Amino acid sequence: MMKLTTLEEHIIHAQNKFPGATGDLSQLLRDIALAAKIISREVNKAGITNILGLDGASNVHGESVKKLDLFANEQLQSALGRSNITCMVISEENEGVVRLSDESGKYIVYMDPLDGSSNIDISATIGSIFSIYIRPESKEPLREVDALQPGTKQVAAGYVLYGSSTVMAYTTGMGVQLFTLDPSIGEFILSEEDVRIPETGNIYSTDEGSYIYWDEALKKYVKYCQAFDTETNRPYKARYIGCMAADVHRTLLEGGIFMYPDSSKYPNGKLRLMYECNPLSYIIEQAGGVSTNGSSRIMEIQPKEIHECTPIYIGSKKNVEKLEEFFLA
Ligand code: FBP
Repeated sequence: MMKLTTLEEHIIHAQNKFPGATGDLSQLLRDIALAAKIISREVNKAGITNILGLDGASNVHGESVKKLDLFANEQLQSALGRSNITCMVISEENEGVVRLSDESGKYIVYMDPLDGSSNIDISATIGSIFSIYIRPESKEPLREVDALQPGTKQVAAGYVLYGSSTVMAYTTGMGVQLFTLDPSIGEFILSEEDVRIPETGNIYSTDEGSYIYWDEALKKYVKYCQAFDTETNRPYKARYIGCMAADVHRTLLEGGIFMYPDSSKYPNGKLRLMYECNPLSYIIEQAGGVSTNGSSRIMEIQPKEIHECTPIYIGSKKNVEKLEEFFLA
């Protein structure tokens, strides 16, 4: 009989490796997992509970908000508000920062409550992404600038995928752990420990429909991926789910590269540095991969705004290095 390890047990086990640990970060991860279970239950029956479709509002990015975006936002924020551990939440669905727990909490949480919103109404894979920082030591009252920390300062990050199964991946800087939700017992069960990304992969993932907006270097790299060469296992396969968390999850397990470039359509890229690119970069780097904006490491970018965007090229070391050759050429 395979020994089952629950997320709960795994977190406690990891915490015991740090004698000084207070258990707060463990509680935070448990709270996020609880919200994920509730969101997963709602997603699985979305077609029959009137939670599909638009809410009518639009978010700080001018995007139309889906009902499930708001549901996921509420669930995650109420879960984070359960314990006095989180002082500030920054969500894709809230223009400003959300202050919690009379600001006494020591953690700052960034989140994309529902990633891949364009997939909701077609029942394709969607996700939730989170990134956790420690509030800087300061005598000053809590300020938005306290949340503007580079990705290298993350103490934990992860994502949940609501797809053929519900999976949760997270890191606290000790590798990447993967859990699968068993709805029959309501537990996330460890399904893969210390996940490593393949050093190279024959999959490239990007919205090729935006080809005309790209710069020449990227066009040449995608032509390279499509060229015939048995030695380098080309042409590569093109895969694009339209949910960053899902496309990066596939890249983590099978290798390759995911790209959302800057272009004449999106001069700074479309994806958000703090609650999409930094957390997924932390996961991929912890698994042995690479994540860049084309010239520098994503996690070393000093953020200026909580909702700022960045171009991103993330995945297997060899694939990202090859892309960088085209940028430098
Ligand atoms: P949301 O968080 O609003 O869903 O936006 C992000 C996202 O959906 C990513 O998950 C995905 O990679 C990308 O936008 C898809 O963008 P596009 O539709 O331009 O290809």
